[in-house]
Amino acid sequence: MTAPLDAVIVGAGFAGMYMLHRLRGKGFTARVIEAGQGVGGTWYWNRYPGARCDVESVQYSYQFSPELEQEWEWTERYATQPEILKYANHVADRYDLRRDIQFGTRVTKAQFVEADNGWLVETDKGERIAARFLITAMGCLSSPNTPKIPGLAEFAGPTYHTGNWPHEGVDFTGKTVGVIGTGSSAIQSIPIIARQARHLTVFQRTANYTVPAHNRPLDPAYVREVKAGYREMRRRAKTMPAGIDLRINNVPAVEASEEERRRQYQERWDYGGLGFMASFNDLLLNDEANRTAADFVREKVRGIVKDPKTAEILTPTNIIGCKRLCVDSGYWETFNRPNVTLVDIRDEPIERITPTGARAKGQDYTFDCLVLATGFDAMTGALLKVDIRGRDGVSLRDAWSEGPKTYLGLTVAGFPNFFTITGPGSPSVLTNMLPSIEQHVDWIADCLEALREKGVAVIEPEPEAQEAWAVHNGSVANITLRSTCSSWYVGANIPGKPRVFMPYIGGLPAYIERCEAVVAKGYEGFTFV
Ligand code: NA7
Repeated sequence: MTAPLDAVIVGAGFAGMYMLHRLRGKGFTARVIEAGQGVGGTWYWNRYPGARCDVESVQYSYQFSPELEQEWEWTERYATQPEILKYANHVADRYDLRRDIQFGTRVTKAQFVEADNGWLVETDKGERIAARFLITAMGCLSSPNTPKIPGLAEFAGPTYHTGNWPHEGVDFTGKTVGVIGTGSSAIQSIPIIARQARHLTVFQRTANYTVPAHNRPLDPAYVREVKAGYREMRRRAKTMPAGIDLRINNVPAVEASEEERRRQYQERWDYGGLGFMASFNDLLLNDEANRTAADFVREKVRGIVKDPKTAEILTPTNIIGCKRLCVDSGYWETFNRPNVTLVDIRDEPIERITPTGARAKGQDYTFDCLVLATGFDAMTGALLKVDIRGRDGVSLRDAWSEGPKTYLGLTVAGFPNFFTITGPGSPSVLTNMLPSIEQHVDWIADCLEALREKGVAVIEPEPEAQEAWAVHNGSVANITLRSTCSSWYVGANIPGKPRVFMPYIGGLPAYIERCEAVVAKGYEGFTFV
């Protein structure tokens, strides 16, 4: 074994790459371990047709370097997966990151060794790497969920998961295709698969809300304007709950007239994107307010989808924005195509996958290829795949058996010198991931520097501080309607997963303020050795 590193970073997505860059800048030694053969994380794995970010490209980008901001050119309002991956590769080249990234390697185990005040990390290549700090940068949606549908292994044709798509792409021309799932990945890919395939059968368990993207090439004059005003835009974004610079209409829907509500919703529908949920400030706080927005979208489905029976199945019935709102390009219109069939499996799950297709509600559907757009074991899935053991050999899996508990979404009691970038208990998936990642990375890098200056070997959150943070998380989650439905935010998509609202819903500004206050009070809630 070689001399201990300062840090092992797990994952080379946007979080791991920036963590490496920051640690290097402060003179720490670090190695990134990455399962894929390249950088990009989410954007390395999710190569399904139509994959795009639903945050506008000029905002879904790093802000730590004004030079990087100025030299990179986004070409579309919502960047495609290939363009975002190109950006990740550009960053890796620009900052010469690859020499400290070990690709094609999975971390299998990590144990805190008390005698060394550090971690011993094991990989699937049989290596043992010692490091003072273990930093996970594994992404929140990186452990694909393959549901246990009987017969899945017997399907004779190829099966693809949207979250682990073949690098060479898939050509569905002339094929018949079955898609299971109607979440964001399905909503992005279905219109494109339908245009290629001879026939597409979509199996829908829950009808989803989606708003148009109105994606378009970016006008060079607009890009120049953004580049000239980047600092101000980033500053404004940090004052917004989701870390996205958008127009929030700070009045309650319940106090607006019917006419004003329609005007707001229609204007935002025509503009496109996630800003629809900012039409009013009570949409996720008040059932009645929520219903006004939900009804507006339900009316749209019925207007777009010509067959009334299909429209009825596609009409969402739950709370809008409770599951993450989707952003689409021609999703509902796709169901007007003669080569698309929608199968409603709301009341009865798919009975089984057969060698030639699927059997649902007593009927057989045949297809050549199967696409699982069935989402992820979100927020904790990737972390718990690694056998992480803290003090006294206690595993993270056992520590989180009743749901994840962290201090600030960054650290875990009983797991010294361990940091989770965008971990459960942080705003993460409820925000623009890039500014959230940067805030976490900067906090961790500054913390490591402070420990070095103080001559501290070990940092660990106090159990009481962690408990208080968990209670605070739960109480803010309970104020909103978001905690009320069976979404991946609460782990409901994974059978047996404890039901806990995992991301911090108090908003990015309040969260940043709290993180800064903790530091200002000498790392309040932490113990040092
Ligand atoms: P999602 O949003 O979790 O969607 C998964 C979809 O798969 C959803 O429609 C699920 O229905 C469906 N699903 C899952 N398991 C089954 C089974 N067993 N049978 C039928 N249908 C099933 O994942 P995505 O990849 O689309 O998007 C994840 C995030 O990425 C998204 O929120 C954005 O932030 C980007 P359900 O709704 O659970 O009834």
